[in-house]
Parts: sequence; C-alpha cells; structure tokens
Amino acid sequence: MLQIKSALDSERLDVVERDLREVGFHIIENVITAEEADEARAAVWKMVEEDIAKGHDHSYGNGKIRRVWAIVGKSSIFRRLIQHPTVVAVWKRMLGEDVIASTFTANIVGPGAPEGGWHIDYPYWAMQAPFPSGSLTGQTVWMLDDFTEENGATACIPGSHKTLRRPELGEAEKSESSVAVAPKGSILFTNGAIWHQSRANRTDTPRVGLLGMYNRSVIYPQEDMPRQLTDAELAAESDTLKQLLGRNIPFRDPDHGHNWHRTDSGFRQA
Ligand SMILES: O=C(O)CCC(=O)C(=O)O
Ligand SMILES: [Fe+2]
Repeated sequence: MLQIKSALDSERLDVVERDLREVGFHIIENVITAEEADEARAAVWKMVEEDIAKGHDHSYGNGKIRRVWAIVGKSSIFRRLIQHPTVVAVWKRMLGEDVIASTFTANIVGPGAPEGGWHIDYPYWAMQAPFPSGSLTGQTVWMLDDFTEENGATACIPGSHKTLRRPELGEAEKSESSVAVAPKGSILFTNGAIWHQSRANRTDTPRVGLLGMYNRSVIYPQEDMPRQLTDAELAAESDTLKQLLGRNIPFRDPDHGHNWHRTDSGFRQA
C-alpha cells in the first residue's frame, strides 16, 4: 500500500522553485519507495495489456514507445500519485493554489526505442512564440524504473525554457543536454517550456514512466480530466483530487446565476 510522506518543507520548495525557474528542471529522489514504484509499474502493465486486448495502439517511435492515456480512472494507485503531497506542493508553488491537472499518462520506452524527439509540452506546443515568461504548466516524470543513461531516461537542455520558443529543427541537437538519471521512485519535475525528449533505450528492458502535467487553472487541460471519474467515483475522493480534475471551478460550470453573479468588478457569490 502506498505510504504518503509529508510534503516538502519550504526551504526545499525554494530550491525546487529556483531550479524550475532558472535551470528548468529538478529531481527529487525516492519520493515513493522502490516497492511502491513496482506496484505502480505492475498497474501500468495491466493497462498496457488491456489496451492491446482492445486493439488500442497508442505507440510511436517505430512502435517502440507506448503511451497509455487517461490513467487516473484506471487504478487507485494513480489517483494517489496524481495528488501526491510533494507533487501538489511543487505545482501549487509554481502554478498557483488553484492548480489543475492537465494530463496523466504512462510512457513506456521499449527496448530498441529511438529518441522521442526534442519538443516542448502542452500548451506551449499549441502556442505561438514568444511564450509568456511566467510558468503556465509543469511536467512530473515519475520514474517507475531506475532511469539510466542507457535505458531511455528523459533529457533536458538546461535554460532552454528561457528562449520562450520551440527549438528550430536541429537546434536542440547542437546544445548540451542533461540526462535525468535517478533511482525508481524518483521524480523529474520540468518547466513545461523546456526543450526535452526521452532518450533511446539501448537495453533489453522497457523503461516505464508516468507523465503528470499540471496547469494554471485558466489553461484548458490537455486531456479531458473532469470526466475521467464519475460523480459517484469521485464522491469518496479528496478535495485535492476534485480540484486537480477541474471539478471545483464554479464559474466554468454555468449554473444560471444561482451561485455566482458577474458584476462590473468581477464575480461575486450570490
Ligand atoms: O517519457 C519521457 O521521458 C518524456 C516523454 C515526453 O516528454 C512527453 O511525452 O511529452
Ligand atoms: Fe514532453
């Protein structure tokens, strides 16, 4: 069973925030134990088998990198991880107290997989440069295997988020990159605007990661988060999970003015 450790103290959060703003990424090791990572990895394999059985092939990279979408409704372990206090503390600091989840998927970089391809994350890839300089979104890469130089760990180009634009073709290849090497159970946090990719997997074992993105609440999520759990499934869940799934945003849920009124100076409660 997943043991939730307490959230970060404010000094550690200061370091994470400074790194995300200045360098563009930060690793926290052993956020969950190796056993918990194994449990989550087993849940990923179950989803992969279900996708294959249903004929859902969400693969890329010559068929060697596989994505499982919309995982929050697929196992209770993912409902625990998406709202892990360490993760929520980081993204509340970076993206505001009203932060929401944007997408939560599994990404499996299989043996012989090529590089994933340099890119920036949503919503930046959907935006025209120059991007606004404040943070709009952040990526949380949960390592469910040890990430190594050889097995397809995520690579980032330090400081590239400060260009406030996507890389030109071939541009990232010319820059020095850092590889996120850490034991399973660790998290790589990235600024969503950083230039990054999963590396080639030169081993004979798949590398399993979870990708949790979080947005400022005014930015439409990448996946349909609110509808991944039904009202009944959500009833016994935490307020934090409801918030992350965008179920606590009253003025996006038109209610014919019963709860909110628009006035000249903004919204006020009825
Ligand atoms: O799995 C990884 O290492 C990163 C994948 C990624 O950057 C993405 O899917 O946006
Ligand atoms: Fe990405």
